[in-house]
Amino acid sequence: MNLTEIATYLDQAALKVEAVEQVTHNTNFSLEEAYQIQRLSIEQRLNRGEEIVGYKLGFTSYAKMEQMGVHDLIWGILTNSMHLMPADQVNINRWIHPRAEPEVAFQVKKDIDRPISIEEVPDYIDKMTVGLEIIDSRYKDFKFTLEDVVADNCSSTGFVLGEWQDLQYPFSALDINLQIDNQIVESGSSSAILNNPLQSIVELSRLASASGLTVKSGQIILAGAATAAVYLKPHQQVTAKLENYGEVCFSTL
Ligand code: OOG
Ligand code: MG
Repeated sequence: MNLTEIATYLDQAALKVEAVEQVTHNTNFSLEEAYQIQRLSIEQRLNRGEEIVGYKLGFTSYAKMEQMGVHDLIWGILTNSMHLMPADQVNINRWIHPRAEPEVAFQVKKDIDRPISIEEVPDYIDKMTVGLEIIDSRYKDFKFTLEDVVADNCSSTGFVLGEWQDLQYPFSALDINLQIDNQIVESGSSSAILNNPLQSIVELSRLASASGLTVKSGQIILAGAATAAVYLKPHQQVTAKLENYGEVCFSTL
């Protein structure tokens, strides 16, 4: 398969809700090519009328790296069709084997068009909230290499955001957890995300500008899960809670 064929293979797997063989089982490609495949598959979504609304980082916490066996930071693209509303009831048959994870989310105030330092972040970001990300690897058994998961747009499929709030110090050492039917199933600290979730914006600014991309005002950034992800089942209420920033939930059908 060439890069466009791989992009179509992964896009179709998502559309048909069918798990597929890892691409790297049959085709070798570099990390740079994996990001090209990611762009090509996003282009197919844009051709169907979707719009880019932000970016996500992955494997920014040790808990996630250990769970998935991938130890490098990755980034992917979020589109409007992935944006679910709080309290939405979602039939999980639209996904292959969805998992949920608690996230810290940011909203961009001013275009980020160059690598920025952590001290500069407050000039570019003005809002923060708690998020829930739903990830759904297109690969069988949710197993992949670094190149596979990047090509698959970092397992992105859905996200829900709490109410935006002004940035308040501190950002680190805030308790964060994931609850299913009001039971805490995963808990951690915002410091688990690169020691400080603001660092994820620094990393994104570096990666985006190296790719010639501007992260635009109004766009959303998911900093990466602070805890491992949990498989979803039908008829669950799924909640993420972040100290000082409230909570957000959705339900499965
Ligand atoms: C890849 C996506 C990782 C995160 O927050 O670390 C991610 C995966 O785990 O399938 O979204
Ligand atoms: Mg995530």
